[in-house]
Amino acid sequence: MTDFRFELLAEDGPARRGRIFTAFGTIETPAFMPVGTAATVKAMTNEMVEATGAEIILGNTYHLMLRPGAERIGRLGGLHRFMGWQKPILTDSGGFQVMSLAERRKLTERGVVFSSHLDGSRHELTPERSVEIQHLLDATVTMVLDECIALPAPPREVARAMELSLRWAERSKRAFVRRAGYGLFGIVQGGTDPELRRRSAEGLVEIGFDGYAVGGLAVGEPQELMFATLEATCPLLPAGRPRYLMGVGKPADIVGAVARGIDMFDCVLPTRSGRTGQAFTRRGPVNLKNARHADDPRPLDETSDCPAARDYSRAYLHHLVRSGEILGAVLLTWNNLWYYQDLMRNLRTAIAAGRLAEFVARFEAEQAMGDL
Ligand code: PRF
Repeated sequence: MTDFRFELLAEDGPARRGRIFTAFGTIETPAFMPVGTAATVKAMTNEMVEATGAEIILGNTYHLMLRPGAERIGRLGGLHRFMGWQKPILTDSGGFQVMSLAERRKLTERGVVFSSHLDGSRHELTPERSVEIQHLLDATVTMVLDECIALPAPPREVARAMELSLRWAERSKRAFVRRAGYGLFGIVQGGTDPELRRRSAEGLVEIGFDGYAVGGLAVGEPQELMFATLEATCPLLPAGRPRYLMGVGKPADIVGAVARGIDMFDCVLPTRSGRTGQAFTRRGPVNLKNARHADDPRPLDETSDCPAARDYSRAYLHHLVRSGEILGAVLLTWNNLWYYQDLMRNLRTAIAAGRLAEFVARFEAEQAMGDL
């Protein structure tokens, strides 16, 4: 049976090209994980997600515990069997999703009590229960329960949330049942304060995890502060473990974070924006709702291998989006996930060749040129 492990294949400055081995197969890094919150990558079949090259998807403890229920998915053989996705699945712990409930939650040392956004019913998430749920889901990668706060926040609040997250990380580790090919990731918190980030990272490394996430970023701070925080945090994490930047981001955020040593990403942007008419392309985002596309016979990108980008005219995509047709959401989501996976493939190739700086310069120039 495969051990859960990370192999560092090449480095280019702080950037890393690697491979994660799991019980459900390998993941080439840097990797982007499409978000499948409710046991579905919205608007996609598994075959479509696989065709983009995605090797791991993300699921959410919070949503699945409420509907259809963690015990039910457990009885049905876990999330892989339930949704028919056989490759790795990483599940988020629920802390971040609960945070956005604001008035509907109460946080204590023990955990967080909240009322469901679906029917108001009361539930509790503790570090132990979050890990138990992720075991019922049969998550390939389990995330510790943490507290992520919105920025800017008073320094004392940022420190309190970071220390609580560290104690919860320790409890999560104790609750985690180790199995070959499965992993548990810690989550670094501490806002944009390098000293708090250092305490968090060192505390987590002492507990010991299979990978380390950087949480608490992309929560309202400017991009340069996020990059500065990554520059302060990444060197504190063990080189032999994968690093995951949670909830990021725009293509330029991903490129900048890879250049600073991040290996894994997830974000709703390609899927969510695909459902509202936005297409990602080599030349930057395109809004298909815009009337300028109504008579345009050209595809989104004739050089792409993605059928959605190559085989349909902008006029047709514009019509689908304007008409609220389901196929509009399907094709734009597919285009966007494919674009993100192309970006990750290109980053991996560039790092392996020691040409990341050249790649970044070309990426920035192309994006700045605007639509084709
Ligand atoms: N913690 C968890 N999930 C997250 C985050 C976090 O800080 C973020 C922050 N961008 C996104 N998703 N558990």
